[in-house]
Amino acid sequence: MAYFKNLEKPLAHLLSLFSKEQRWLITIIADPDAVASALALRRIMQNRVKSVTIASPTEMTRPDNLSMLKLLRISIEKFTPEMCSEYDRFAIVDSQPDHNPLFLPIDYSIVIDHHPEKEDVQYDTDGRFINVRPNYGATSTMMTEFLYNLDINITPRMATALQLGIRTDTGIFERSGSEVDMRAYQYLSKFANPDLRSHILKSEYKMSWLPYFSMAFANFIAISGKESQIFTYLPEVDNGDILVAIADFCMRVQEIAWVAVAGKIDDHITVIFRGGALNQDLGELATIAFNEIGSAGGHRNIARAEIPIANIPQKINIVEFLLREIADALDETKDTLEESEEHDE
Ligand SMILES: [Mn+2]
Repeated sequence: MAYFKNLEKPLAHLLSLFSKEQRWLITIIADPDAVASALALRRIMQNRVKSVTIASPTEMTRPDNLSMLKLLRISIEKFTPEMCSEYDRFAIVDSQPDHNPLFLPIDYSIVIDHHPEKEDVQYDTDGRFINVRPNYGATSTMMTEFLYNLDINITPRMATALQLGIRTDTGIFERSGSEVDMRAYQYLSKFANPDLRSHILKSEYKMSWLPYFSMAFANFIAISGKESQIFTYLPEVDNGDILVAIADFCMRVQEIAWVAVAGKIDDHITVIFRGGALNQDLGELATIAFNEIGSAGGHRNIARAEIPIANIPQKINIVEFLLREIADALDETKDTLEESEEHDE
């Protein structure tokens, strides 16, 4: 039985666009799905064109994504509008020309994407290969179908990259993705390197973050005296990624039900809330605690608040202030929680 649908006709069209003297540029907005899809397209072009370069105007910064680039030996160039003069043909994957103003002036011969098209966009399909499939969870799934149909040998590195693309975009099939994405993932498992994959997925932290972890642990405070509700504060931190990493880490500690990790970033305080399976709505808690003096919101188990330092009363200890706001909000949500529980009975 065939794994995927037959794409003979569209792929014949795709291959007809290539010739030996062309220098191709594939532009992406770098994320695991885009990177893997670009690799797959470059593999299809291999030996059919003169050269293929992959470029992105943005860089990936998450440690696991950096680990993907390093371990799978992927190099992505920095996209600049000036570089376009060095290429004859252009392709865009996992994105569309109107997704970035830098891409708008480029005359693309190939557009392969799974994001929905904007209603007012009409592509000039004349001779071009335009393949947009919003019902696919990842462009990596589309590319897996292409490789399968073209009978191209999938290397362990390519398979691992495509699996990471599908995982990221579908949230491991929990957030989105359909049967075809699962089938592609399963098919790729035959070729992927599970050790590489798990090494990349485990690369969650950077060495430079570790001192912040020790500081965060040393500053643990039980909110309203309860050990299952932890608050911690970092007096100076470079970016919010570190706070998120610490908060996510705390949720792996059995005794912790939810956590609020606060840190001073430039001229504001960021508070990251994380919870698990419990009755406390952290989005509501963050909103009640901080929306009046900053911006706050989120979902039941994931929330965030940003408070300009200027809005925090002077001569007050920041830790005490944040703790009091959270504890007060907690009392308020408890009242509504109890009311609704009474109502349930
Ligand atoms: Mn994607």
